[in-house]
Amino acid sequence: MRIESAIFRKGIRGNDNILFEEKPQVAFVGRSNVGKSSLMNCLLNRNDLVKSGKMPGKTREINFFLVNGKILFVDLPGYGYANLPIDVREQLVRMIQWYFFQKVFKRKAVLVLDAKVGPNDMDIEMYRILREQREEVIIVANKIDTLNQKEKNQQIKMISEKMPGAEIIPCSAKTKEGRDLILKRIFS
Ligand SMILES: Nc1nc2c(ncn2[C@@H]2O[C@H](COP(=O)(O)OP(=O)(O)OP(=O)(O)O)[C@@H](O)[C@H]2O)c(=O)[nH]1
Ligand SMILES: [Mg+2]
Repeated sequence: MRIESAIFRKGIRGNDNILFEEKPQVAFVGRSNVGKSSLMNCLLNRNDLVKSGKMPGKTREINFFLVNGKILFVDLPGYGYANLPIDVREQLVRMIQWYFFQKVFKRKAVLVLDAKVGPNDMDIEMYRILREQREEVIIVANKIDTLNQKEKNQQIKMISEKMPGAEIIPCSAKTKEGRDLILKRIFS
């Protein structure tokens, strides 16, 4: 799938008409700092369309990007950033859950993990919620460039045991490993 265009549409914190546009949404969800925004830039062949890096926990909004004029990529705030006050953390989790409770036209969820760290309880809970909501889930094990081949096999096995029932795609927003496969799954 070729990316021909990608533009920022808007950031929301609550109800908005963009949620109900008749366009499929691809929602990137995961813990803070796992590389959701970097992965989106990698997929979209852009360096800084999606704000990433340096300041984890900075994203407090749900950001919508229109891709190829027909599909919405959704960058969600990361959960679990320990340096944020507890009430802010809880508010972000509520916002993420609220988003997934919205009945939208069509949606796939890309659950992003740090391949080296693997899933924690919050990730497993998020996965459970997504399955309960009958979302189509693609699990992405990002930062795979930080592992050697042996560690890579071990981690993928461990993730698939903790999160059974979805495809796990190893990838790196840094080296672009896995990019084509993720795009294929997103656009299929
Ligand atoms: N080595 C390596 N580093 C990565 C990769 N992807 C992202 N990073 C780094 O991880 C850090 C966090 O990346 P972000 O894309 O901002 O992470 P995020 O998940 O959007 O974080 P929040 O917006 O806080 O939820 C940055 O320093 C990135 O450069 C990767 O594939 N490999
Ligand atoms: Mg981000």
